[in-house]
Amino acid sequence: MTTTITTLHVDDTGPLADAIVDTLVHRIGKDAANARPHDWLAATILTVRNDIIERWMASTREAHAAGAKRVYYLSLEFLIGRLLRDALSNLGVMAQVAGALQSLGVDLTALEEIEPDAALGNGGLGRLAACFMESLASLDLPAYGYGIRYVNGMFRQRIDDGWQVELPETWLSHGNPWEFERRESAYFVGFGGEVIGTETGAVHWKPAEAVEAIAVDTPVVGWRGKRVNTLRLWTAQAIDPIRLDRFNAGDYTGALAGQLAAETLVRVLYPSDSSPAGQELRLRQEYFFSSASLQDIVRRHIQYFHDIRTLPDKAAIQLNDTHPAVSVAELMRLLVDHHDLGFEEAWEITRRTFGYTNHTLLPEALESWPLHLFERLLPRHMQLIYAINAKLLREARAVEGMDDRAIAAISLIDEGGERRVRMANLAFAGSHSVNGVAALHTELMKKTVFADLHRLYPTRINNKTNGITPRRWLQQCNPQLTALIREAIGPGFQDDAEKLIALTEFAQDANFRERFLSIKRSNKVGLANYLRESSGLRVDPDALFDVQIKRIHEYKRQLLNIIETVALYDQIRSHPERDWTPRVKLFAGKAASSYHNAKLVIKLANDVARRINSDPSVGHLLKVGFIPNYNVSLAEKIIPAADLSEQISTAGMEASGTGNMKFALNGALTIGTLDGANVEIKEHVGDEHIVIFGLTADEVAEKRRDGYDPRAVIEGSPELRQAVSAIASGVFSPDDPGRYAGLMGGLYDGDWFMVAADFDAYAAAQRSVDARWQDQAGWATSAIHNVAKVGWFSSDRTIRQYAEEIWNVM
Ligand code: 26V
Repeated sequence: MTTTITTLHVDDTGPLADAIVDTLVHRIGKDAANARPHDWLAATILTVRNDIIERWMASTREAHAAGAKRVYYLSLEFLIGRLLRDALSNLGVMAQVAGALQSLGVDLTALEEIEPDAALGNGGLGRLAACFMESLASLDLPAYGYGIRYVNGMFRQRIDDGWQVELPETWLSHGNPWEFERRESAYFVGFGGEVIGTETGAVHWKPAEAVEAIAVDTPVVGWRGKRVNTLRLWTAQAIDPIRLDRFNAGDYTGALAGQLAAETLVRVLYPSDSSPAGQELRLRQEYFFSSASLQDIVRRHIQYFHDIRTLPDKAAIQLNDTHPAVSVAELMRLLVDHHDLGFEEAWEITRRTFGYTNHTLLPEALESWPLHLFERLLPRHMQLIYAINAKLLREARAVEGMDDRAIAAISLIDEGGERRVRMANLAFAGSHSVNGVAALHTELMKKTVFADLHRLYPTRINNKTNGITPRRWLQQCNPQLTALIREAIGPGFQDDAEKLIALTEFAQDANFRERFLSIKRSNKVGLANYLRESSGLRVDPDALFDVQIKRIHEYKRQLLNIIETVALYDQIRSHPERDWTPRVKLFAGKAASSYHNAKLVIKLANDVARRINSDPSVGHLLKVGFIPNYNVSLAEKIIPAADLSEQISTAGMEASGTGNMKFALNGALTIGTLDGANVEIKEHVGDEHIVIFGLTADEVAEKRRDGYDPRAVIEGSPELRQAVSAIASGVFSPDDPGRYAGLMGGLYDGDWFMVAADFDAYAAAQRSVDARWQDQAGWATSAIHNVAKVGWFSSDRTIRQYAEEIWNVM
């Protein structure tokens, strides 16, 4: 029985309710009386899926018939979150499905809340990939995402006595009704072994080991269900699931070793972000998914177009950071060794096919692999990289004024110390386009890490400022605000976020402002209830909700925020008579398990929260909360309830940020530095509707170059000195007074992230926020300007730019 939900009327959900019960009985094997919530969830998804599958197959047929060029987005991370609401909302069937379930006594919202959050990513880079997949489908572009189906994605974070504890997240424990295993799409991926020359002069790689990569597909539904694309994630299987010879000889472990090795490949997402992994397993993961994806892309191309030489006309492959950069060498191997092309022709095809996006300038996040490891695991690829390097360095030497230092910087091999393969240089050399993710970041790429490669290929670096999907980050997470906007300016913004600009005129409309503020308050009540139920924290929904949620990293400067919180606490206690603006300071985020200082910052936030929240002398004026287990679903609850968005990274260090865009779209004001996309957000919303403070990227660079004396800065700022010494002396950690001595010592000793240098400016900016808050009408005006003017930060705009300027598919 197939019910076409999308043609169903809202008032006649009987057939849909019947279809869900039918699925429950025949697919799940439960009757309505005995079904548990997870059974209803699976039955609902499987029923909706029928509609999606029809559209999915139609999308594939259409692209094939048109002979269309396809976009391939290769990413080791896809932070897609929950999918049910996304699918229902994009198909336009929320009301129908809610009604059908209601007639069965089931609450759709409750089902949505038990869907696991697919967390196959760390942070910004992974969430961007998910927003891009949704926009590609919404813009009706034929595209595939390629990645790994991790059995354990991002860890679950528990806070025990203020400390982060990492637990495995078992997102697949109830099965995954969204996915389709494609046993017919399977490829061998080899490792190790040797390269053999044949008498024809051709070479042949004979790997010592191999695993089988098997495709698992998830449909990606675009806005209004226009197109359904495929997210293809690879799982691994041993070629011999059991070695019977060993088993019969009594070696039961050895008999299963191959399967264990395969399972290990796809077991975990590396849970660090911008810090070196350096493990062989990470390189194996990168090659595993790159090889399977490239084999799949080449197979599809040959099947449809029969000629490998037309690959760049029919396939655009985007490398999401350097994690898939080994793909450059893999495509060369497939072209030269399997399709018998000459090196020069293969290189031309490779470069025309790939584009590379850089997402960070942090030196510790630039991937490089010890040459001996690379050579042992991928001997044929190492040969090809030497050949590519020879050509690259020949071209470099032909340029006027390239000295030995520049040549060494361009080389694919880092010769300083232990020889290493530089993945960013490989990705740069192997691509026709190299882009940064915000205007400032792109300019810094040209001046810093890629300065010499930029001189060699001056037209290759370009900017594509990040974006977010307004479907998930406005319509789905903030339905009340969406309804208000629709009432004010009509539904056009739902198809084109830049039409939000029409809201500008309502910023001065007293009645609209009232309604806007009352929706914000309602979202804050929702979050306050969540905080009370999940952690017992009680907050006043009329206080200013000041929010910093993101990965915990020193450059993002949660510490600056916490120290300022301590300074404010001190001020309120010293001057209780002043007209303080009541604030709720909220933090959330995960720290890499090996990142000592980041974990200590989490503990500090919790220690400070405990002390302040239990001090009756500040009462309702200041509350602090650290919300555990930050993920996509939690962001969807927090962002619509925020008044103030903290985007306070050391200038020059945050490539773009995307949380900044999500907050502005939901009517929070930004307090931030001139870093990443904050610069462009300021240009769009206008100087008077954003609070900017602190050193610029140029000033940070200058201070680092010329030397900077944080001790003098700390001694010169009474508020900062007081707060730092309180933390350092154990005021917030009486059980272990020395706990933060080292962390605070780091401020005196170099202060790489310029916390002290920016402190006074930040504190002054916060007091200006207090003053603004006193004028609620003025605050609402600014908040509305933010919503109205950030439509440009839709990932639809970003993807359109990639499509036109890099992929040539529009
Ligand atoms: C690096 C590594 C190194 C090896 C271990 C695992 C691992 C995982 C991720 C990374 C790179 C992370 C880079 C990243 O997430 N960049 C963020 O990208 C966002 C989307 O462009 C951007 O908004 C953020 O500013 C940027 O930090």
